[in-house]
Order: sequence, then structure tokens, then C-alpha cells
Amino acid sequence: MTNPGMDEDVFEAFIEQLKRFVRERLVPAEEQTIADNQVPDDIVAEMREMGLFGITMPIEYGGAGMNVSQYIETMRQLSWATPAFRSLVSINVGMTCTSILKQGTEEQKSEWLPRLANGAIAAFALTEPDSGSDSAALKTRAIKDGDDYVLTGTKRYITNAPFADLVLVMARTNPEKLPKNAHISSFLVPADTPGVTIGKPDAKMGQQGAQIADVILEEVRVPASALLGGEEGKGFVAAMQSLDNGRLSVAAASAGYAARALESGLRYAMERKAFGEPIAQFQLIQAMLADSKAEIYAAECMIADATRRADAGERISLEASCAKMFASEMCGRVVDRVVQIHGGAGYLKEYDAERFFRDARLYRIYEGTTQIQQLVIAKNMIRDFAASA
Ligand code: COS
Repeated sequence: MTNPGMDEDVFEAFIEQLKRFVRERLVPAEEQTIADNQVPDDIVAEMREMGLFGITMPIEYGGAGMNVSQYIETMRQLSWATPAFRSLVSINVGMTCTSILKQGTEEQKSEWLPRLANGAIAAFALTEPDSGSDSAALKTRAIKDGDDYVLTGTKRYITNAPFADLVLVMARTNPEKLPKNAHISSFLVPADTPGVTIGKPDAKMGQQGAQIADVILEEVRVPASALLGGEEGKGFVAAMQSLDNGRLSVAAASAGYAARALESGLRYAMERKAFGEPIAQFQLIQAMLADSKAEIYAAECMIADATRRADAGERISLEASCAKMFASEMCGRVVDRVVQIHGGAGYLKEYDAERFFRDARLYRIYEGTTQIQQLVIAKNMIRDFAASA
């Protein structure tokens, strides 16, 4: 059955309000966010007030009950502004909410979803120093001890770790690799649990304001009720389901940011004169503008199709990977052209093109590199072919 999500009229009014908020509040706050490497407190408070941290949580848990299409459209609109703003809410409303909703027990949903919808911040701790793309090789251990589990290990590049109230930790409940990666389980770990240390935020190429850091777990004792779903072995599937969702969010972020960059390229091309006329009149500039526009439109169409299928209840691993791969690579091409349109000015910090170029680079890496998306796509093609043969 198709998930109708939020009432369509209410959603449209919300998007209009969001567009104004993005242009009137977030874009002017970009400079400070980048300089401080942190979203300003008053902006976080306004984002909470708008309900942005709870858009996907069902209404009975204090959220807005958006379906996938609506949530992803919200992420696309938010991504007109510098990436830090989407980054702050996306782990709550995307990956963490998906894991808890799909795999959590009723008690876990009632305990965590209302808090997250209210603006408690979540981090999703899958990646480790020795396991990035090969998630199932993670080393963090969770050992059963009476009614508790004791977690030990290090998680790396964890978005929002410095601000997190809750860390969803993927850990091994079995030292051996089990079929379908059933050696992995997920744990809901409050960030203030004794033994949890957050490392210094990593210095990055771009996306200032979105912070990442290590999460170090030293004999962190949590009750068995922290085990997601109350059953060992569900952590990998939960992570992959969350990643399907997270990949759509990165696709939307790429499409939204590419549109912002293209607008700045178009404006510059209309204002900047060469040989006595605006450079937008030159066909080689027009080719860059047109290719960018067409590619953004293609990404938007892919995202719309994938999210519609997700709302119809289909498994969309292949479509999410196609959309993430295409949109993030496309965003890289668009920001590169926008630098080119700016010419020498495109290389200067004074213009936005330079930071668009640095910020966009991450979209091709996180939530699975382009190469991982290729693996997922091909794997699904082969499986579907074998099943239909
Ligand atoms: N939905 C539901 N179940 C899923 C699933 C999904 N999206 N993906 C996997 N599963 C389950 C299935 O049961 C699957 O078995 P079948 O394929 O027989 O149905 C099982 O998990 C094992 O999956 P798979 O065979 O794909 O596991 P691999 O160890 O081969 O996974 C990849 C390899 C590379 C796909 C995976 O490790 C991955 O996505 N890595 C990238 C991680 C990443 O994106 N990190 C970014 C940072 S985290 S924010």
C-alpha cells in the first residue's frame, strides 16, 4: 500500500515556508556557520521549532509523518543552503529514524522517536578505522554480560558526533562472520553513557559547520534493552535499509546544491561582460549552462521515481544507488562548470563557486562511494536476472 504521508496541502505550505526560511535565514547564516564551523544556536533553535528534526517520525511519536517523497523533497530544498544544515537533521530523520522504525521494538520507538523528533541529535556509527566500504568487517565488539552488553571499539568519521545525544552503534555480537552478516547488531547508546568519548572534530576540505569525529567506546555498558529490535543479528540489515534512505538524501542534497551553484553561475554569466556583452551570450558558456540544467533535471526525475517506488513499498536499493551515484557525480560536474564560468574569479575565496566546488566533493564519497553504488547496482541486477531466469 502506498504511504500517503503528510496531507499534500499541508506539505505544500510547509515547502513554501521552508523555501523562505532557507533563503531568508539559512543563506545569510552561511558565512557565520562556515567561520565558526558550527550551525549558530539561534538557527538550530529555529530549525527545531519548524519541526525539521522530526519530519519523518510518525505523528503518534511526535513527528510530522512525512513519506519518503516528502522527506527527500524537504532535504532537496534545504540543500539550497550550505550542506551543514541538512547534515544536522538528516541523521535524525533519515538513517536513525529508519533503523528504529524498521527494526526497533515498540519500547525503543516510544523512548527515542519523540526525543529525536523534538531535536535530540543522533549519530549513526557504522564506519571504523579499518572498515569503511566493507561495513561487515567492523571490529567493535558487543559482549553479553548478564543483562547487559559491553561495547568496545572505535567509530570513525561520525557525522554529528560532537553534538550527539544518541549514537546508534553497529557492533559485532559474534566474533565470526555469519551468513548475511548476522554477526552485526545495532545498539542505541546515549552519548553520555560512561565509557563513550567523542574525539576532536576532524578538519575537512569543505562542508564547514557539519562536524565529524571519532566515537571511542571503552567498555561501555548498556542494558540489553539497548539492543535494536531486542534480537542479535539485525544490525547489518538495519544499516543497509538506513543507507538506502540515506543515499536518497545525498542524491537530493546533490541535486539541491547543484541547482544553487548553477544559479550562481547563471547570475555571474549574465553580469560579467567580455568582448562587449554578457558572457551568457556566448555559445560555449551556454553549453555549460544547458548541460548542467539537463543533468540536474535528470537527477530530480530519478529521485522522484525512486522515492515514489519507496512509498509504494518496493525495495529500492538499486534505484537509491543509481540516484546517489548519478546525482553526486552530476553535482561534481556542475560545480566544476560553475568555477569555469567564473574564470579566474572561480578560484578566489571571494566568490561562492570555490566553496561549492569543495563542498560538493564529499557527495561522491559518503553514504557509500560511487564505486560502492556501482557494486550495489550490479549486484541487484545479477540477483534479479538469476531470479527471473
Ligand atoms: N535492505 C534489506 N536487506 C538488505 C539490504 C537492504 N538494502 N542490503 C543487504 N540486505 C541483507 C540481505 O539479507 C542480504 O542478503 P541477500 O542479498 O541474500 O538478500 C544481506 O543483508 C547481505 O547483504 P550483502 O550481500 O549486500 O552484504 P555485503 O557484505 O556483500 O555488502 C556492501 C556489501 C558493499 C553492499 C555493503 O557493505 C555496503 O553498502 N558498504 C558501504 C557502506 C557505506 O555506504 N558506508 C557509508 C558510511 S555509513 S553512514
